[in-house]
Amino acid sequence: MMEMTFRWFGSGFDSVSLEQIRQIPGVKGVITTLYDTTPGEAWEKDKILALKKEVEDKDLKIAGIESVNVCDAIKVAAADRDMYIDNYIKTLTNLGEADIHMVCYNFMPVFDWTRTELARVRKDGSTVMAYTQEAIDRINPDNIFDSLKNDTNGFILPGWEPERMEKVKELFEMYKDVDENKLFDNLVYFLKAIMPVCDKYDINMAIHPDDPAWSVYGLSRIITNKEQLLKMLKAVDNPHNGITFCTGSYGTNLNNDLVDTIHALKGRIHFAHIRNLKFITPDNFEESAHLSSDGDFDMYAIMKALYETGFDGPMRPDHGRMIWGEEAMPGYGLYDRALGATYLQGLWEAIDKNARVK
Ligand code: CS2
Ligand code: MN
Repeated sequence: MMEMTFRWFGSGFDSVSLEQIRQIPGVKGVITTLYDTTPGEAWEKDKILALKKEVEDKDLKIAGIESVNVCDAIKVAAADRDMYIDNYIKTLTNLGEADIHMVCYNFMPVFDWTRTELARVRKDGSTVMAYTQEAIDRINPDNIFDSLKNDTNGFILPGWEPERMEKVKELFEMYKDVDENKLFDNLVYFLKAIMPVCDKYDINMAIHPDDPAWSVYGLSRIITNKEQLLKMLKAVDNPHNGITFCTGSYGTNLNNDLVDTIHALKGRIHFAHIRNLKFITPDNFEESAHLSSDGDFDMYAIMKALYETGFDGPMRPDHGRMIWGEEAMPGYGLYDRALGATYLQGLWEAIDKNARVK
């Protein structure tokens, strides 16, 4: 059974509270993280258990972790990568012992997701995150963080921590020789090393796609389309090696057929991020409301493909618009994501009932 969840960054980091999440119809679980850990560090069991208790005290459960970030040493295969992989294994062990069974991560060099505007104003007065290739080509990568920082509403965006952005030049230097083949080999090496602990604790690893699904600033991107995903699943052919199906990331490339990709990945999608995009041109898009008619994706067809392939993991509404005067982390306000969560469950209910009458 698909489980509708909500991302929560933790108290102190999120403007949304567990009490509020608890009141969204149908949402019983959160996707959370230890937001103040640094990639590469082993997560302490006590901290995991404290987080778990905090969530459970509010009558919710932890449906998975987003993210346990993979540090750069592992991504570039630095001399000390095995030590960091050991730390990752320790983290997975501690999560497994805390009865947590889904972990989302990504393998993007330097930047996590990339948008060029965090608050594009739409006609109805809502603001949304947006991307234009023209802006990327104009902004020097060293300055992209500065160009966005006034629009974050004071929140730290996942993957865009100021300390990290301060060393963006160094990061580019680190990845200079990491072409797509090397990055892929480094991912496979990492996955092979962690599969035994995933098998032991039944932990589903769910790689998040590169967003946008093409190379920015010449950085290698390997998780971008169906072919790449199938190659990755085959390279480590273990059911615990799976996918976060993020519609808003694969969907940035209009050549990606989302429905067809879901069918091709049957059984290996462990986590779903569902959002819609509105394209102004193929390389200028904005993150619209979840409703099909507000963007360019057929949300019904996407949900139906997940239903038909037996998807039974956690799903969450992904980035939402900023509406009703809310001030929150861009993409992560309460209101529009809550609307998304109910809308998506409405689609699911209709698909499910329809499938039963036949
Ligand atoms: C998320 C990603 O906010 C987002 O766009 O989908 O930051 C995601 O959490 C990471 O890439 C997963 O490691
Ligand atoms: Mn996503």
